[in-house]
Amino acid sequence: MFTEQLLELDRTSDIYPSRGYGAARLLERKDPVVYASTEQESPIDIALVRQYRTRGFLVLENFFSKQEVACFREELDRLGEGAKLRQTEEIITETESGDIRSLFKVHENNLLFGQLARDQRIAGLAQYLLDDQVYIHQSRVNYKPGFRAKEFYWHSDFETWHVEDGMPRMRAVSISIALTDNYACNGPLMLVPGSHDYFAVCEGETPDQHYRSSLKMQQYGVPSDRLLQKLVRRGGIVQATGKAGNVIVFDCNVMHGSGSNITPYPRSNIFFVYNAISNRVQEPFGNLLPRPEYLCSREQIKPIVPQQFDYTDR
Ligand code: 6CS
Ligand code: FE
Repeated sequence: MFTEQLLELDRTSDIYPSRGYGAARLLERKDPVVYASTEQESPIDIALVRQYRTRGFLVLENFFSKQEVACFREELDRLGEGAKLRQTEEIITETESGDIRSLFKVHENNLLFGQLARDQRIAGLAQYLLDDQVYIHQSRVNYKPGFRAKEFYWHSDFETWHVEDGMPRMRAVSISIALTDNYACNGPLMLVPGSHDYFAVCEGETPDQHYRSSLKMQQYGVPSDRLLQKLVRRGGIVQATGKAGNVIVFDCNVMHGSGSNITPYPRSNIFFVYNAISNRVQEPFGNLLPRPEYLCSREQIKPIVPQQFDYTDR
């Protein structure tokens, strides 16, 4: 079922050049979106797979039960309280308020979320879409707390992961679980349908240790206004609103972002980034020093064995 073909890339011919490779422009995607063949049995309705291929993302409603979400939410709150008491590199705070903005590497630092990352329902879906064994490239909780949470500006995750982490090809998928209700008013994920079919070349030179600022406010590896307008003119903008327990599946290269949150309603989602084992990261294509392990798994890359877990029996 899985073929191990490590990509031997000639680094001088980067097929997805960005930042310092000329003007902002759109390049055609050179990778499949859905790697599974049509003969392979899909773990979700095939019409949804087609929608994912065409739009670059899916919203799967009521994917986790209310009881499971209650367990995840309790763990989220417990982690958040603990994070307030310590300063470790995985904790990213909001610049102005000091509130917790993101918590990275939860798949390794937390037992419950480590199991969730391996849950057959989502890890199995990632294996299908990528048609390979998968590992977690990155995991995070974006808390987007109420009242004063800042935006995540428009970007393609793959552009960052290619330039700053050395991810060779577009063979990764993010699966985000809503841990609180995502309303139109509290900074839901916004996605541009069809934008995943184009690689938006970004301008500007990446500063050293860019992640120290980009995780709070991203200014490099963001599309020009003109390119963003072009993509939105083609595909529009969809807000991935919905109840806690919904799952948003989005291709590594879909253009997305989220607005600020000044409401009293936190918009807390957990994200697992599944990368195909044959697409494991190499040296960053932006000729930068590799980012730390909490942002990009590099040292212990091992395939996930999807399992079933009962989260409510604790
Ligand atoms: O730099 C990164 O890897 C992170 N930045 C954003 C805005 N989305 C993906 C990822 O969490
Ligand atoms: Fe992102």
